[in-house]
Amino acid sequence: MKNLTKHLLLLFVAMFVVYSCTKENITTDVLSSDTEMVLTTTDDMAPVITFHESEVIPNNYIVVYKDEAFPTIEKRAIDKTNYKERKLELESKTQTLLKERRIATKKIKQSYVKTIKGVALELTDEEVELLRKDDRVAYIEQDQIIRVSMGGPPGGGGGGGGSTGQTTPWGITRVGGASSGAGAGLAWIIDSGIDMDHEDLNVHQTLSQSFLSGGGGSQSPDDQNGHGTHVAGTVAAIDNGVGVVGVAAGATVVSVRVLDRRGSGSNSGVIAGVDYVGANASSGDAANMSLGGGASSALDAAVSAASSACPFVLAAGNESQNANNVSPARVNGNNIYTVSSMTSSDSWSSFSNYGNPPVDYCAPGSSISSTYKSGGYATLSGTSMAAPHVCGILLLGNVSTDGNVSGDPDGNPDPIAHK
Ligand SMILES: [Ca+2]
Ligand SMILES: [Ca+2]
Ligand SMILES: [Ca+2]
Repeated sequence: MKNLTKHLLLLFVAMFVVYSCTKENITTDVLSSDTEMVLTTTDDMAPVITFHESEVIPNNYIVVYKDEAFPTIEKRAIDKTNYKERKLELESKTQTLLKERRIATKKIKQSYVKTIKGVALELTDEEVELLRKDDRVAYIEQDQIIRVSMGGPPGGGGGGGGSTGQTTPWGITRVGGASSGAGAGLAWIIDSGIDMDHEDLNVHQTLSQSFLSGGGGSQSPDDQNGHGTHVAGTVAAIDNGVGVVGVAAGATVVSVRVLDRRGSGSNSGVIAGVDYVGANASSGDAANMSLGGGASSALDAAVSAASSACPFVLAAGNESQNANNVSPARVNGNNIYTVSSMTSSDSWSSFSNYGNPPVDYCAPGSSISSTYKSGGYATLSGTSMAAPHVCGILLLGNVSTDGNVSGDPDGNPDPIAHK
């Protein structure tokens, strides 16, 4: 019996390697769609969720507590006024728990209190086993790499600058044109940051924050990659006669920086950003996540819970695969919008992920011009670019539709989002 299991496991690993190599040859910049989730459960101990090692951040874990653990930290009673306090309380209670389990004091890399109750830590295999025995622990998940949902490298006028009048990108026109975002709620851009002093964006200077793991909150929310600034511009670039214009023109955008200069980050950092939005957003706001990685129970749970604070818009991902393989794209809910991508002729973007559910709408994502890092402008493609069109629409009101995309590979053509 033991031998059979071993053989099956080896076969599985071999199949996996072949699959991932093939994929590597076809596309670059793919998300971690190949990650396989392995759930280990024995007796009544908390399960450990592990993934293929290529996407795992070694020895880093997200420890998720049961909702009823630490009853003085009540998720529903947490808001922007006590959020920091409750985080510190959970961190301190975690150190006590570690001590009780005979684990040395740890640097707590992240803590979550509003959406899920949990912490991100570096742990040895032995320490994971010790923690599993604690009945306050719901599950322990390996931390994984997560990336921007972009189709390819920037093209077109990356330089920008020389204010020669304002252009309306085709995608803005296709979803119903730019409207004034004055008086609209905040757009929370969970991404690589936002160019904090871009001429064409109103960026909230005090709410913007970095959650890059290891940053200790001291890192700048400024965009070192360009991706987050591009997403922000599609949502809300200002109608000011220069650059571009967004769907909810001039609405205030908040940088929730979770991806680094290469456009990658960790699930533990992304969840920290989601938790922050969950505690600080109001009902008129909208959040955008143009990023994705392999299946993650912890990230899915955080996004699901945060969507009770404001609508969450999720990029479907760019691996031409079923979006059900991607977190957070695969999360469904009344206030959660997963978005696929199309070209300017209402045709499917070849890179876009598909599948209903989780995909709710299709939006412009091929050759989208918007703002970029360092005061620039750039043209990019990806479901990353499609999602913020829907985010802008949600700042203005409800999402309507205008026709369906052609060439949807799942045979169920997604409705095209319109304001
Ligand atoms: Ca402008
Ligand atoms: Ca959905
Ligand atoms: Ca579809």
